[in-house]
Amino acid sequence: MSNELDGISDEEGRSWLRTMMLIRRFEERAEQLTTRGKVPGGVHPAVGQEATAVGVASVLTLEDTVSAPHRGHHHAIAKGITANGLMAELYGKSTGVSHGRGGSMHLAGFEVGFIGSNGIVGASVGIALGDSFAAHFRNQARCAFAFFGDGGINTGRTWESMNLAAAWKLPLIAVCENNLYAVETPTASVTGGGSMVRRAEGFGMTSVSVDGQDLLEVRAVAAAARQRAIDGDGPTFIEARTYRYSGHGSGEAVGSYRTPEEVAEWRSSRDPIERFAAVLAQAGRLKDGELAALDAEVVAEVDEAVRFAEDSPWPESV
Ligand SMILES: Cc1ncc(C[n+]2csc(CCOP(=O)(O)OP(=O)(O)O)c2C)c(N)n1
Ligand SMILES: [Mg+2]
Repeated sequence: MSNELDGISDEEGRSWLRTMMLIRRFEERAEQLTTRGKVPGGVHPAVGQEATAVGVASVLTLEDTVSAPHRGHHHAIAKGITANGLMAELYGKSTGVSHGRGGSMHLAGFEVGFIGSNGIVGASVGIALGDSFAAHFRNQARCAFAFFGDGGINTGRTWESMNLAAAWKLPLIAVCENNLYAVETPTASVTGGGSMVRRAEGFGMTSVSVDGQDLLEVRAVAAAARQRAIDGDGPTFIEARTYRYSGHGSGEAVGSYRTPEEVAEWRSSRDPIERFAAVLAQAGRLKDGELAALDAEVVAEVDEAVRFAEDSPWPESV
């Protein structure tokens, strides 16, 4: 294992690992809280998909922006939304990032470049397209990343957005988190042409498929895409192959559309947190006991977020 970590400081590596661990613990807790009635409306947990968000965010500046789909807690945390602000939003409290009015699918934090999540499949690409146009029009050296699911790959607005970004060479990077399913539909069964990367190439985008469970691989393609965007060389499409361990929404049973064996296989052999922790450990950058210490830290952070949300006031009624 050569120089995978070349140019990456101990501090950076640990902080990316910690952020992935925080997302995992946050999502596990959020799912429990929905089934206990504390969080109304449910959530779409991103457990298993942590490396896509953190790998991308690891190359972004504060000025670069991220828009996200319905499954967007991991993008929000990776871009700098706090566990307190996110948990309070899930509770519907006034201290939430959207003042308790948005809930799980309508998060925003403009001060950290998180320009919003939303529940309309495929819409995040259109939102990022608008911001990439703003960056281009104002001559700003920054770019806009849109995350969306494989369900969004078969919606018209996604491709309308990519077409314009390619035609106008806008600094848009569209990241499709291909977790194989849109609710219960295997995406392969409803996607013509076989390859979403080839489809994006047809629109004139630089296109690449990446192992979304490998933080360093995601980071490398995101860095190259960002550089192209900043250099005026136009948009990039990234397919990040990933997997959600949970059901589509909180409280959902495994379902008949996939097998428990399939879930177990992704968890046991491709887990993004375990893989990155192993890379750090093999390079001598994570000592015995440090992983457990980090876990205790992030669990405490989530505990505090729950306390904060519980103690926060409701929004004023309108
Ligand atoms: C335009 C639109 N059509 C349908 C829905 C209902 N819906 C919500 S999530 C979802 C599936 C999304 O799958 P995918 O894009 O793969 O994201 P994932 O849930 O796998 O992260 C659907 C069809 C919606 N929210 N918006
Ligand atoms: Mg999907």
